[in-house]
Amino acid sequence: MPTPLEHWVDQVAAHTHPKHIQWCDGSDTENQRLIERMLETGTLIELNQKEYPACYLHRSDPTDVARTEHLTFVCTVRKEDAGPNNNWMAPADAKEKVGALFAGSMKGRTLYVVPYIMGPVTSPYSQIGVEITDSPYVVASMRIMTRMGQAALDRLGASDNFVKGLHSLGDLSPDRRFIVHLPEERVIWSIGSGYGGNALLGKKCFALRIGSFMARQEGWLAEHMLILGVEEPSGRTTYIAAAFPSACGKTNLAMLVPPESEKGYKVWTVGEDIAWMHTGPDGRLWAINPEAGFFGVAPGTNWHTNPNVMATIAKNSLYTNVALTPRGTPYWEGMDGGPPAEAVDWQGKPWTPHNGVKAAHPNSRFTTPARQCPSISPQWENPKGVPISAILFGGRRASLIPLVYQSLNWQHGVFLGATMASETTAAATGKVGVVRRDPMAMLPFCGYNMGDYFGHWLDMGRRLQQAPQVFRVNWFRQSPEGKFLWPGFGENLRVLRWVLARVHGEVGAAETPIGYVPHSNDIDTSGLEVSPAVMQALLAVDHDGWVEAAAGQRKFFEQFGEHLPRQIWQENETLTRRLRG
Ligand code: SAT
Ligand code: MN
Repeated sequence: MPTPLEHWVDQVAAHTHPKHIQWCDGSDTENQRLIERMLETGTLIELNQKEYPACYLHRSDPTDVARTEHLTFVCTVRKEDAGPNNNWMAPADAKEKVGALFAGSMKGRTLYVVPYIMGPVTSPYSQIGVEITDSPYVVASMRIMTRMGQAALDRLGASDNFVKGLHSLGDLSPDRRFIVHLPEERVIWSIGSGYGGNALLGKKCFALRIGSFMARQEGWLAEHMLILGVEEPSGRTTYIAAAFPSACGKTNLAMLVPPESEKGYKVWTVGEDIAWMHTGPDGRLWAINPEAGFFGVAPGTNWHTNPNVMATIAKNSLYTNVALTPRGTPYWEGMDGGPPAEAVDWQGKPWTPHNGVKAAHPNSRFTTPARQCPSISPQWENPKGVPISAILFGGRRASLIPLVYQSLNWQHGVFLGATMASETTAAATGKVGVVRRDPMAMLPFCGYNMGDYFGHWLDMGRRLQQAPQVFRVNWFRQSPEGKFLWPGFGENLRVLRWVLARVHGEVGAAETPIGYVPHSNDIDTSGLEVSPAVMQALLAVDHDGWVEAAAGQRKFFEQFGEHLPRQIWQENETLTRRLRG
């Protein structure tokens, strides 16, 4: 009797017609062979092995460099279950339309069977997925990003309890590109893209879209959040989860290095993109990082902004769409030491600093093992996870949103997450820098109706005896002249210290119509060039701006109709009333 997995592989092979089938065990030998083959075919370019051992460059198709949200679908049986936040097709239509593109799509190629675990190998909160792909780059990336290979097969056995992800590069044409999810069947089909979030199906497709759907059914949370621990000089460590949209600094915050002035503090990294959170036996919220690697944005990364990740990516890493120096080392805008005199840009064309174009694509990336990170938490593979005391919601906002403020309670905290908005970035195709609503940083990743999602968040609060405190943060507030008011990066620890003090009941706050805002001298600015006037601007509650925001929020919430919990609507009405009163 074939196992459910073998049966599915046979079915897919009969449809896609690969030349070979290779079951991946995740071993070094297998990886070596795969890399050699990719070097031969030009899929990978070897980097300077002295400076960057076991590091390679990959150039993706120039039309395939970011997530394509308009080609991403959630295919629930009923349209309203996908909600206004998702593109929708009926499952039968999706299977017909996208299935046709898979017919014979692997001709002449190898079909790789990639079994993987999301989460620590022995954690009860971990889940198994299998990705079938015809891209060796995807295989090598999945080996970094997940616990891939034999461990997953061993845990799966003959069970059918795994998420089925089918991926083919197809012909890479954006006209024949689809990323479809069937959450009710726990199935993902992705064709026509070899790029990160479209092709590494364990990440956004499983861990967030299918994951959030499963989490609602089963009573947990799958969120677009980093997880970090702050150790104070006393030795006390407090864990924080934080949701920010793609390319808004999750990786940098998760690996924060305390500045000189903050002696005795230490930030431990548990995760930098995704958190799966369950109610523990003690009634607290416990988080695991389902991933095993980081898929981070390269431009802007340097030894000042994120020394921990710079150390992490020095070996065993894949670089995608960065530039290449004559020395065979990677280069991107914002790297230490400034631009080289000449280089080859992300498309393989000769480049000099005078070209007037970017050497690296703005969404160029590194793929690197988490275990290599100097700040990785000793708890990062704890099967129980870590207990979360605070949740931060943040985004890029030039105006309105204060540096930090706290919700009045869990329900109000859910409202703060639900009203998040952020300026768009290069992580998805489309215009950059326009403010869009992005509740909980999950707009592109929530696998069901977001109205129901807000309801699920409210339910979780009822389940928790000790719910985390909820905060909003904004490192990106600007002066009218367009200058950032807050230095950001390592100095964000000063804001985290206020968060910890609130969590542990050690500092007061001013109650305002939007929530608890710090008294301006409760955030330590010693040694910073942040004047009291600037601090006041950072914490100011812009009354007229909030009246306008509340009206915009009402409009946004209206589209969820019956699916919007009445409590969320009421929170917005209460905000409006408080602003008037
Ligand atoms: O390409 S990914 O979706 O993995 C990166 C991101 O957009 O967060
Ligand atoms: Mn992300």
